Amino acid sequence: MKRFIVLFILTALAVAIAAAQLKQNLDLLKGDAQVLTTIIKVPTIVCGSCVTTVTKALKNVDGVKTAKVDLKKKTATVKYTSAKVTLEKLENAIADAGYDANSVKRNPEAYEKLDACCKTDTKK
Ligand SMILES: [Cu+2]
Repeated sequence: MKRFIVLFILTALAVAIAAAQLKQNLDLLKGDAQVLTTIIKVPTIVCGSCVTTVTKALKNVDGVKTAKVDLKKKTATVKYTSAKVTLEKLENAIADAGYDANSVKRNPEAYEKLDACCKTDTKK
């Protein structure tokens, strides 16, 4: 009976170790998709509505974890998984929402659809 218990414990231990290794491998696989942070300049945002629009546009990009838009600094801080997202994709998402992003110019059609308070051209 003692032998059985020892055998049982050893088996349980072996299973636990195998499971731990499997988990580690899975974590490594996920590790390929590193989480990166980038700060994008969004110089044309002017109000809270702009912040909401840009934040939404970024969060809609598959692979984006968090997006924080700072109205004062006029930046968007984005955390994303490198396997799915590129900086270009993020910039284009902002541009397609009607705002400049780094050196990428806004999509003029999207800009036309923005609320009046968000249109920087009319204020100049
Ligand atoms: Cu606005």
